[in-house]
Amino acid sequence: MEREVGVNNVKIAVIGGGLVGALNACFFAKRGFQVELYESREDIRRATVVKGRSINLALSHRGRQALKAVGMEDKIVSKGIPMHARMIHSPSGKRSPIPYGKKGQYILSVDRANLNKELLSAAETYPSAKMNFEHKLIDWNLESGSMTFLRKDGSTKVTTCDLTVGCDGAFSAVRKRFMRQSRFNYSQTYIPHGYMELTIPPKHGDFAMEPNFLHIWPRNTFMMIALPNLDMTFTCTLFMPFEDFEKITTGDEVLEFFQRYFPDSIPLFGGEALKQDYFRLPAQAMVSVKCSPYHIGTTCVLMGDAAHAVVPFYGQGMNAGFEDCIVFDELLDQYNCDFSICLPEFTRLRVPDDHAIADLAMYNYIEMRAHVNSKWFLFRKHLDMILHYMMPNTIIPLYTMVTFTRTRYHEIVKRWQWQNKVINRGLFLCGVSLVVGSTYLLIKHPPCTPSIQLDRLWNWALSLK
Ligand code: FAD
Ligand code: EGU
Repeated sequence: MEREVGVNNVKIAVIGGGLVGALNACFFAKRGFQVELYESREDIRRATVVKGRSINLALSHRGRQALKAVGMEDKIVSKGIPMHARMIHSPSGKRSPIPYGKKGQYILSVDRANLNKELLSAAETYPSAKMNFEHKLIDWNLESGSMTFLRKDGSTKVTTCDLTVGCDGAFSAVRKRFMRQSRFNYSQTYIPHGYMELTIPPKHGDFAMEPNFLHIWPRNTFMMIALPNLDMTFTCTLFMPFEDFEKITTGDEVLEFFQRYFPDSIPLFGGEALKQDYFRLPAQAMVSVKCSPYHIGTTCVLMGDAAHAVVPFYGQGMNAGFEDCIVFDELLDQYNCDFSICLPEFTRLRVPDDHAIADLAMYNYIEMRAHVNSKWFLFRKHLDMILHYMMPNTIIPLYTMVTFTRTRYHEIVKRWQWQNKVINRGLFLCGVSLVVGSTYLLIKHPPCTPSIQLDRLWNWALSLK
């Protein structure tokens, strides 16, 4: 009889201690694997200045399910701020709330740094997990399996493992090794927009705007979004083409710009503070990355942004990365931790879904910048709600399926296309019945001398001027 190999002498190296890497360390350590996590930066729990991407994030159902699986949901949710609705700010300063759904359907604004810290600390509670900070992966020999890390003092560390999990973000060093592999597909697209984060301070010791909302200023090519923080500030993210960012070079131009497009926000920022904040950091780029497969052989797999960086216009990047971790965990259960089956299965299941959310996010980016101003945004969301109300089992808004369910992303796209067909048919039928009905009425009850009446109508219309 063959002896089963226990998981506790299988060594997994997690590359990257960001959100997805830290969560994965929890998942693997919980099963009893020997986990070595390698992160190029210093321990974020000790860092004095935390630099990096967005300050807060929208956490929704998929991300919460993953946190729940490692027993972290309550801890993170308790420090999140529920957002039950969007608040649309029109250019005139009018604010209109649009709920995300029923009472229990809300998303959470969570602090990225805190989430990262909590996940690292949770991983460290397992005796079989070891965290290595200031270890940057610089070389990886696939044949021998040896990985080389560069330490802060310039020294290097060489090590091997049974499975390498690349969670090292959009510019993944692990993925670089995949690029030399035959039949590996890769594409990346930078969008013309950049983003900049600005802070709205508290007002009289309280939130300066309604806290339990995702605030949105939709202005076609320009867009601003604000999420609340526990310290009663809001982090605003301004999205704008790089060329427009470059046009603004002085403090006065900053104020002019905000006066023109986001006038209601100036008193919230404070004019002087805004001028300073704007020049604190240059605008950051956004990239969309797609690749396949996500694994090589039985020894390496990519997850999170390393496998699929998406533009942030669905608030799903982290949520999708967290869902990668659940899917892999489910496969380990299903196939008894046999990497030779789990890895190809992970690629087979996950590539279509991650590519679908990348497409949806890009589609929404194009749609928003093309013609989404505040009126259109309100109109579309109300139309969605009305259609859903009339046919609750047939028409479900796209964002609802994405945000509040674990329906596979690629199935959501299919279902959405089907729904659009139903809506278009419905509209077509309404149009046809209107024409047929009115023609019938006109024939049955012909109005007397319609031409004269039309003439009068015309003259009346002209006289209005
Ligand atoms: P990262 O968070 O990038 O972590 C990668 C880690 O790997 C880093 O710590 C890095 O230091 C480390 N690393 C890199 N190279 C090496 C190396 N060679 N060796 C060792 N370590 C290495 N998602 C949401 O779900 N909701 C949102 O509301 C949301 N808003 C967003 C807003 C903006 C403006 C942006 C840009 C993104 C947003 N996202 C959002 C997406 C989210 O930020 C990412 O999907 C998420 O951070 C991915 O996590 P990750 O762990 O895969 O990668
Ligand atoms: C962008 C940057 C509103 C955080 C997409 C909605 C986002 C977030 C939306 C960022 C929008 C856009 C949805 C959520 C969320 C909306 C969503 C986008 C969080 C379709 C910190 N988007 N985001 N859609 O419906 O499904 O409210 O930086 F403006 S949460 Cl672009 Cl639900």
